[in-house]
Amino acid sequence: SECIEAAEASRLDPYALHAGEHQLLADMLMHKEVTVYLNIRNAMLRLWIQNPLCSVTIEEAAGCAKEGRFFGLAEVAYKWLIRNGYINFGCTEVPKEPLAVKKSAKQKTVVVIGAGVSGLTSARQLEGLFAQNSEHWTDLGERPPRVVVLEGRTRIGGRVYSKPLRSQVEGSLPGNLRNTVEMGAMIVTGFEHGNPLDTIIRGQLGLHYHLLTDALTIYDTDGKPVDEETDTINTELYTDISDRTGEYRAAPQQHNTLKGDDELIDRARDPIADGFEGFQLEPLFPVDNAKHRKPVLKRGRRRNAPPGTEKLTGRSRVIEESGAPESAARAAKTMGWQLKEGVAKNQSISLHRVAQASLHPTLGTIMDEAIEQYQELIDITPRDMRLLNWHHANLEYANAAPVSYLSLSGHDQDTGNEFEGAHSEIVGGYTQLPRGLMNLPTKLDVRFDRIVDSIHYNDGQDPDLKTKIVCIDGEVIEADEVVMTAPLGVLKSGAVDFDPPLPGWKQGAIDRLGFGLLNKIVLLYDEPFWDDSRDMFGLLNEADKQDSLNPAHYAKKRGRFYLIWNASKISGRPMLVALMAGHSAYEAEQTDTNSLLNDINNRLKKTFAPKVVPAPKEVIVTRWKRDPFTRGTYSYVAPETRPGDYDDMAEPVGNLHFAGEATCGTHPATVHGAFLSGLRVAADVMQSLVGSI
Ligand code: 2PF
Repeated sequence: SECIEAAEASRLDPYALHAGEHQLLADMLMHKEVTVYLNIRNAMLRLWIQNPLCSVTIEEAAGCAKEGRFFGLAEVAYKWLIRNGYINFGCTEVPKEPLAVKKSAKQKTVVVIGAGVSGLTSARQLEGLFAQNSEHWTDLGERPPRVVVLEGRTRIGGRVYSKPLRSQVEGSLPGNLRNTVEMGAMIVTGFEHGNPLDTIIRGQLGLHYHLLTDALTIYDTDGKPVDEETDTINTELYTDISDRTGEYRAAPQQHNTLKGDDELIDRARDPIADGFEGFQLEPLFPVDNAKHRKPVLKRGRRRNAPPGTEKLTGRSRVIEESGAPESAARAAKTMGWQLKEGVAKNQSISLHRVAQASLHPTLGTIMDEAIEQYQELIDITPRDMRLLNWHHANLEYANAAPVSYLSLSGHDQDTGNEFEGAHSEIVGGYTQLPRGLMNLPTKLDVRFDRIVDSIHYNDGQDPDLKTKIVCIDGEVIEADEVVMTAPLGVLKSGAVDFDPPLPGWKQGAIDRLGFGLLNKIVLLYDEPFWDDSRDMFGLLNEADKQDSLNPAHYAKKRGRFYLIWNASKISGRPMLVALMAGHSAYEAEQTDTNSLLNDINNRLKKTFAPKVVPAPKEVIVTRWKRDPFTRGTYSYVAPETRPGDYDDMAEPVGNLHFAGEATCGTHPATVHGAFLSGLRVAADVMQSLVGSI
């Protein structure tokens, strides 16, 4: 039903309480009422998802209960959904009461540091929550708090940055959109199935978007396309190796919460009233505040992502439980590889020795070991090596780190949370999202050029202590609550001083998590010389040393221009965006634009010969590591990272709250993760200011 779909699209289990709901309701509800509650909550989500241009009102919320005696339940559901950003979020007017106190009345201040997606989302969400809870402050004779956003740069968006081209062509895009380059994030993953940004991008802002297709030709170093069969057997071999490393994954945490009656919920029916037993249910598990945001695991209803989708994001797939793995030789044979002479079908590979050789084994070491052991079983040619390393490069792009920097047990700790379906890009630039968040429904108070130098926060020892935020030009801003969204790279660098120093558990998480790098070179032309109907193509790279069968000899160069996006659909101009991933991302920081340009030109000429590859009109190279406002691109799970580190990143220290991509363990390294962290931190600030629902 539509209610079920709405719950799933909201990342909630339609048939079970979220851990937060469980904490709130478990000792209030009788068993059958769980089903009633879930029906009410799912119906409310349906109202919201169907039209996110209108907020759900309390009257509509009450209408989701089928009987008057359940209005109380409806009220709880309504408040919980609002507080946690499941309904009435984003760029839409929220129900608000007229101000009942004088304009001169006292007012608290929340300062948000950073106007990236997490900062703008938290500010927008706080404005909405304050308006919807204004009676709390009216009772105190105060005005609802004001929200001030301090941004170090002179622009919004942070790592979402659509930079206008120098050369503009009017009318090349719908409306008055400018021709831009995506310097940072470009892809909205799983756009049509559960990505919360869909609500804002399509539902509220009505932005134009381009759905990506995953057709991908990979060109070898001689400029010739790799034939489909070779591509496929290498993709399968890589997937097999990746699956074998899955054995070393840390077990995901699981929460049990109260469940409703599936069958009734499917039909949006409440249980028959008689027979409601009067017993109270004890909480099923002691809810640990720190951990209560873990999503309820999805039931087995995933629609499968289109094959090959992971090539777009480089993310690894969900590992199927399939009992004992096949022997490597048998698996290879099934894929279509020829076994070497004398190799028996039951011969396999064993990764245990290498996995156990180090305290913090890396994904790269183990995968390269697997490749070497496979070399004993099958004939892997230099071209196969280039292809396998292409997949490494793709993983290095997704994680913004060389595979040898990634934790074996935790690198894909967010697996299973990805959204299904096609990915998309925003026509005219992703920056329209942060711009919408800043301007609609009313303009947020964003102050530019405010580089925060130190934060003197209140860790709770002295309740009267005033919190001060000091900018590098000496400006001081006082606050009651602070939301820090500076990227993990900035936190690691120590550029912002915390007084008192952050406690060990927080600093430890900052130190242990990885913050990686990805760079791009953007080329603008007058005419496309590539297949403009395709969204991307790939390039293989040579080994950097003589022995081309040694996996270690590909690490340095494999990420160089390994994937090239055709960005003409979103920029409105013939444009290629080449990625520099893994070690190549770091190399790009040290290499001047001309030699990078020279390199890519040679590759393009070889690939597109006999066509003429002209000199580009405009060339832009990103160098995210040098940027003092980020010092890299996004977080990854490093070998020393511990399972709880992302959650500790999200924990407040007194009145100092944290948001940002690296505080979202379920969707790290993404724009939607930053967005979700903004919603989460707004609920945390509300908890500090007003308490529980
Ligand atoms: C201020 C700063 O100035 C900032 O304004 C602010 O603080 C902090 O804001 C992927 F990775 P912020 C991609 F497609 O914006 C995946 F894992 O930096 C992908 F499918 C994946 F699965 C995919 N600041 C201040 N102010 C004041 N004082 C002071 N001292 C100070 N310091 C700093 O942080 P944020 O947490 O709010 O937002 C982060 C998100 O934007 C990033 O996570 C996101 O951009 C990452 N990212 C991608 N995400 C994504 O969803 N799709 C993408 O396409 C993807 N792409 C990304 C990126 C980031 C490419 C680049 C180059 C991923 C693939 C890639 O195309 C940089 C970068």
